[in-house]
Amino acid sequence: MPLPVASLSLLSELASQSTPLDTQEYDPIYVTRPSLPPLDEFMPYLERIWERRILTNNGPYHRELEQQLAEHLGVPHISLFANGTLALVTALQALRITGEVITTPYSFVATSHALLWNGIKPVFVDIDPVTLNLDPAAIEAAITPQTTAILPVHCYGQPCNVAAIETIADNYGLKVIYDAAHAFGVEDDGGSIVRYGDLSVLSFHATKVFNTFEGGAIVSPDARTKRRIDHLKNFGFVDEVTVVAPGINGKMSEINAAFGLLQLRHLEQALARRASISARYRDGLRDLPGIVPVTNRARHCNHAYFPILVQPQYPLTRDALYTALKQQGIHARRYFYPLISTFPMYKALPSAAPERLPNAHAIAAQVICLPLYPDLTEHAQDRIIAILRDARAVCG
Ligand code: T4K
Repeated sequence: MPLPVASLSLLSELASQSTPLDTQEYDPIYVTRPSLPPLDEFMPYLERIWERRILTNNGPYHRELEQQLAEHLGVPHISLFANGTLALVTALQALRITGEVITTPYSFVATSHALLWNGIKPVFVDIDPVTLNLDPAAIEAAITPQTTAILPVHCYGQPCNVAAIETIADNYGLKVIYDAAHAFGVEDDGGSIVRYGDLSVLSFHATKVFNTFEGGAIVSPDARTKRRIDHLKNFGFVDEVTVVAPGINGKMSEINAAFGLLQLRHLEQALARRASISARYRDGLRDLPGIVPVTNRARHCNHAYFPILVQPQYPLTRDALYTALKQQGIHARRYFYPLISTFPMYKALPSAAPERLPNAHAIAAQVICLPLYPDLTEHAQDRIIAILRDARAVCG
């Protein structure tokens, strides 16, 4: 498909400028902007909270959101959390994971930090260069007698090779906890991908496709596991006088839960906008040498991110392009650079050695996530596409 007409005209307008664009005034464009429904739709929820004075501790909105999310995702049980990181930490506690856990260096730091918070040793293995998720063959090669679990990430909402991971876990008696922070709304032929694994963990952070300001959740397969998780997120309390585990305070408040209920009503619209922006990027960047949009192979994608790889044929390096965009007020992000395995608390691990993670290093050196969110205007998107298409001329 040809470049949209709007992009072409903007491109020629930009390329004909005698001065670089950074002299012009534009509002900054961030990698994401949270979706917010009209404020007046939220007021009735707040009024109910004021009337009831139940602010937290498994209140009515909390219970209602758990029920609606379980229905929406087609999963048996879900436990809400104050954020995705606490949910990850608690998921590992809930399954009593110890020893070594195999995970990806190509993620947000919260994934491996959750292991350290549990006194677990992360073992990094390389990613598949196409899916950008854990390479199943590399997982199998890294298993030792100390390995107890696998912590894969559906990075950018791209489903992991769940079948291969399940086979490995079954063969070696390992647990699987999916970090599904990016995967709300992602489906394969059988439904939501959060149904895989022993547990799946979601984030509802402001930057996510479905947000509750801050928030998160654990999807569990049975009522017993959900009960344990619910105890763990509430200090271990079972009742007023019984504490069964050294739990934490991971509870979601009524305000966040109420906001989630409202967000669910607007979700389909937001996902449709994301899909159309994503398609527009693909059209606009088609046949641009050295710019390779990452393909998401999910049957139903959530278009949470728009990662591109900047390859050597492109006239600018990845970092030069990142800087050039920034100079034009476009705050794209290099998710996930630097790799987790390069941070001080991880880099001495044998599994963090760069030569063991060639694909992760190569991708982290090439990636840029372009702005993608429901309110991104076509004009802003055209400007981004135009800068990418003519980086040299436009950026001076
Ligand atoms: N696992 C994975 C794989 C994850 O990606 C994450 C979180 C987690 C676990 C942990 O889940 P949570 O505990 O967060 O629920 C952001 C998010 O803070 C983080 O939630 C997310 N992953 C990560 C990928 O991205 P930063 O440091 O890039 O955030 P920040 O503040 O720079 O925000 C990015 C842009 O978004 C800003 O430039 C502007 C815009 N923004 C941000 C916020 C917070 C807004 O417009 N409004 C806002 O309120 O980490």
